[in-house]
Amino acid sequence: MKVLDTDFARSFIRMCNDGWTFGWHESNGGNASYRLRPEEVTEVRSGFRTRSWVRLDTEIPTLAGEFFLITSAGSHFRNIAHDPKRTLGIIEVDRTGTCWRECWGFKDGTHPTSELAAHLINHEVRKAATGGESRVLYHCHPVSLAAMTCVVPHDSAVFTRTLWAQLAECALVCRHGVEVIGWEVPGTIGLAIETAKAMEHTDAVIWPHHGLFVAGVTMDEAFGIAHTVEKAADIFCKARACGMPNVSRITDSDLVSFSRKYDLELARRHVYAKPHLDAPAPEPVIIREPARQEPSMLPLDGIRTNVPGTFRFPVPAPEPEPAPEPASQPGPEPAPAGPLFTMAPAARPEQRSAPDPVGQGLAPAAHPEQRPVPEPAPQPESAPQPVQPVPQPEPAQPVYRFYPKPRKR
Ligand code: 2HA
Ligand code: ZN
Repeated sequence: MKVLDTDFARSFIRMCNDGWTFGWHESNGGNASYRLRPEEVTEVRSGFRTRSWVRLDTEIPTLAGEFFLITSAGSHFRNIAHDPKRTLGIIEVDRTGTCWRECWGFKDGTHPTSELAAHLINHEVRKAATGGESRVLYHCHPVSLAAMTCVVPHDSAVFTRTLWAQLAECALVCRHGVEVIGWEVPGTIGLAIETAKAMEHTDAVIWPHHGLFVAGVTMDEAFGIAHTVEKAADIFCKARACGMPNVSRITDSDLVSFSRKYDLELARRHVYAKPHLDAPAPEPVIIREPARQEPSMLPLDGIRTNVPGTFRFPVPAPEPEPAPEPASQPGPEPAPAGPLFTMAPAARPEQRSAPDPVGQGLAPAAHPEQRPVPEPAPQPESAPQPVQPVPQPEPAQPVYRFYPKPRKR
């Protein structure tokens, strides 16, 4: 059978292409590998053309004799589905676990990924950690996770707890939590070794300011972990970017009940070791508003708001009411002429004959030379009294809204 007709190759190509469509593989970013099952090697072996052995910088005795489908160095994930024979290849590890050679793909002189050492060492670790089950390693550059590494301390417990607090699925899918390693130069043996130490505990390792390295038994599992971790990171970033303080999250007790139902492995390091990063919820402030009315029922001059600063278009003042009959019963207060909170338009200097009565109006002050000196004009007897604010009628059905207190600066 041809390599590209096998289920494992199709599934691998789909995983790579999905990562590309998700935006996780800019330029030649990312790499992936799959450890073939013996029966899959048998299926495709007749099409192999072997090249010379290359010495490894390390030893991987538990992978002796194994075959790996792996991305080529410099390959762009956007091209993998279109040109798999150049962007992918199969390598074989020798019987001593100290050398490897190419045996399929790598067309036009391409070679395995620059992270080959990280892949091989970590296949060893994950194979041991899962009793031989783990077969897939996938490395991508998802943007929200990289953004999180700019603002969340590089502490595995804090990172895990923060991710789990965003999205229920994250604790289910990334059930061992994430390990965050220190900064390492891409493509180095140091990065491979630090990742391998972390992969002894988990299947998801974060490379700060770089990306995510995940392991799985299947492509679905590996890609699913990456997708879920990135989604939780995306929620974290979006919730903070919207500017509102955090008022809700998955709490420790939520996680405990979650773990009882799904048998999650929460206990070891992550849940109680460190707090997550969410700030405590602010005290809610209750603002009472009048009951909502159908717009068609709303009288023109009845539009009011009790939210300071909300602009409403001025509405015409009502016709003056005739003076009430002395003997009549006091009627309801007339509706105030205009909205309670409007921005008074600034008078033009030449129109202004007197300074702002309280000296602190919103209109810009006229130039002193243009401004006539005010004479305190005697108030005529019949001068209209200053308009008193009319109390708002009690709402029939109060509506409550929660506004957070402004943050102290
Ligand atoms: O360019 O992602 O980590 C490939 C990489 C290196
Ligand atoms: Zn990378």
